[in-house]
Amino acid sequence: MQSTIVEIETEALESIEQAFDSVVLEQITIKYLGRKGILTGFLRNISSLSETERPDAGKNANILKEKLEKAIQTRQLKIEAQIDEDFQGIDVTLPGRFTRRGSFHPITQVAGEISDIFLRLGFDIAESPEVETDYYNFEALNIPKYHPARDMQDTFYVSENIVLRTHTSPSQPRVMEKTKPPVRIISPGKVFRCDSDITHTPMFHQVEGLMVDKNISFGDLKGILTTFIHQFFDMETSLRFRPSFFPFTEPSAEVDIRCVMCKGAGCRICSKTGWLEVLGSGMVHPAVFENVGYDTSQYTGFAFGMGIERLAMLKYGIDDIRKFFENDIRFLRQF
Ligand code: 2NM
Repeated sequence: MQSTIVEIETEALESIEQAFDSVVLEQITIKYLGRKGILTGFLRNISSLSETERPDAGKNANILKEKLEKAIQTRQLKIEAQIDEDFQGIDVTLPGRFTRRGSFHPITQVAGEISDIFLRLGFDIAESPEVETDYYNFEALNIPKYHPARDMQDTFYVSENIVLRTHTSPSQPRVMEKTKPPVRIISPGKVFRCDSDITHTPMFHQVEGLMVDKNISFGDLKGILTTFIHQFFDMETSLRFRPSFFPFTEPSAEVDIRCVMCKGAGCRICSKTGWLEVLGSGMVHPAVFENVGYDTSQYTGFAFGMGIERLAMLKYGIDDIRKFFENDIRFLRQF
């Protein structure tokens, strides 16, 4: 019996000494001296001991009880003294300091705005790898070997048949291969081109879109892109479709909009032309459909691609694409 009292004493005193705040101390008090506490239980059981053991056990247990109460009180005073010391000279009634909240990068925000518009038009988002095979980046999109777009100058080669994607379109043959029409997808993301000057960075962002079904016409292309531009710039600006060439579309068109800065009067941004080139588009080339196993006698579709940096610059009047990549906090905070 004596050894149990000694054990309780050693253990209790040690944990009291280590209690670092009053909550922990309170838990220790309950553990040993509470209604169902260890020492309380011990005292309650004393009546079951033999006549010879009982007096000593009772006496020792009561001595320990007093000892623990005293130790707890001493510890509590120490904890309070420590708090007083910690708060020396600190006015806890002063208002707190605010930390600035971070925000999404402007490119992420604009990519989100573009995606939201197309999501409302019924498009889904399709993503694909940034490191891509030659097949999906070029071959499937009707960009044959020796086409100028495959030139070493433009493409970052990882190995002979692996590239950093030069556009986000590779997601589209990937989706078409495993989905029957109707297909309505957009693919936002990073693209890589071996090019760097005032208007080009080796990594930039694109959104490419694709819509395939029966009876999709150039009229659908014009309708979707016109709605998109009006919503994105929050302005009923005019669009101009100029004949162009892309290997993956036929016919192809580049889309200009009335300059959002000068409304067509002519300014520095539109080089006095009154028009801004904002995207490329066209009816998907039958060769692309054949590559993914679509029946070209049943289905037609349109596709388009745009640079996110360019759209962000026009929307927010930013004059240098490199601002997006310098990550100067004074620039980023404006968004
Ligand atoms: C552009 C311009 C025109 C395009 C075509 C396709 C696909 F996969 F359907 F063939 N995806 N994206 C496309 C068409 C992209 O970017 C300037």
